[in-house]
Amino acid sequence: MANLSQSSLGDIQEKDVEQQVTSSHRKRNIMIGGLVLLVSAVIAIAIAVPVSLARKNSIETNANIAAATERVKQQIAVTTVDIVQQEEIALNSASLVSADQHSIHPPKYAHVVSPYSNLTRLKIYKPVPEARVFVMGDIHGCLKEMNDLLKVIQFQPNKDVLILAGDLVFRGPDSLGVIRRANELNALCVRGNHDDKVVRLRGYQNKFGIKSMSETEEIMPEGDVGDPLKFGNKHLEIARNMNVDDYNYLAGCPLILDIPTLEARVVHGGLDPHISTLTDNDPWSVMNMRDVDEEHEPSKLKLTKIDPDASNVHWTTEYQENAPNKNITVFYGHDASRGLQLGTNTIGVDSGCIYGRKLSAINIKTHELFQVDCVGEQGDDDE
Ligand SMILES: [Mn+2]
Repeated sequence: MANLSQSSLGDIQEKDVEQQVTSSHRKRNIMIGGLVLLVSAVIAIAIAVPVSLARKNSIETNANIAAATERVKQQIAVTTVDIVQQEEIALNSASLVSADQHSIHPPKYAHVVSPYSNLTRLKIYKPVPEARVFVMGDIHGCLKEMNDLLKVIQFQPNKDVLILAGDLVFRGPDSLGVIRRANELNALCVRGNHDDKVVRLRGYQNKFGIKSMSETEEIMPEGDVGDPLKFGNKHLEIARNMNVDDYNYLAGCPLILDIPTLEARVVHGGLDPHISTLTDNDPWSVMNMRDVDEEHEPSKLKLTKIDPDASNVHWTTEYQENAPNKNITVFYGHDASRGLQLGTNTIGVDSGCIYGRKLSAINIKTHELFQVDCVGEQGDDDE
């Protein structure tokens, strides 16, 4: 667990081995800063050690001094290699996933996590007691409505905290604008299924180059993921147009945001109540689930839509019955067709802005609801 940032609004901890070596600029800077300090210190020793050795013992030979210097050089080389390897791991999440499998105990229905997903499974946020904390539903590139809603709640970036329930991007008019606005406001976020596709496409491009992605109908090789992607799918344009800050922001949205002091948790799709360790949750399911079937396995489909006799239930029904801690409220998005859902310990905040309905925000502490009207675009609610 690494304490990543502290601000006047509270602090965030990341609780995921995968993330300890991932791509935050700040972390990289700290690491590079540390390396510079370390190398400086070692060079200082390289100078000081031979000098002091010579002073202490006047019969110290040049050979001894040379040997001491050589040892110090080797130390520098070893230190440098360590840092470089860490940086390489940070750029290659394939190594991360395999390296961390031992610490995660996925459910039997779990899908392969894409080696290009650069995913943080869990962040823990502790807001200062006086901060107002809002969860906002799926924005899908609707920057105007996002700004309208911020005005309605009289959002003050230095005092208030904004949490986005995922799917910041795709379908709407200004996906990059939403990422940049969120970043500017230091908004917290969780990863939605569409954010994930954008991040994976860009992760692949970062590793193999833009030319590797020109064959539009070819499936991107990621293993047995829950939602295979064609290179030329509709998320590619957003993935290509992101700058480094956009990518770092979007990729930094964790799968689960836990806020223990407010007894609240935020995810995009839902949570399996039978999994007691949050980081064991199947990422694809957390981002995509709407229903749970008779085997208690999450599904992105509302199964009764296909088969009226299907014995599935809304994931929240199962969660409300089986939640390990009934005092914790799970805020989620992703289910525009069900719309705003005010359950006892599950609150759905996707009220279908992209489909021309409303964009919603809820104050986590008071459960006050704020909404604005949306222009919207055509599309299928279930994607
Ligand atoms: Mn979604």
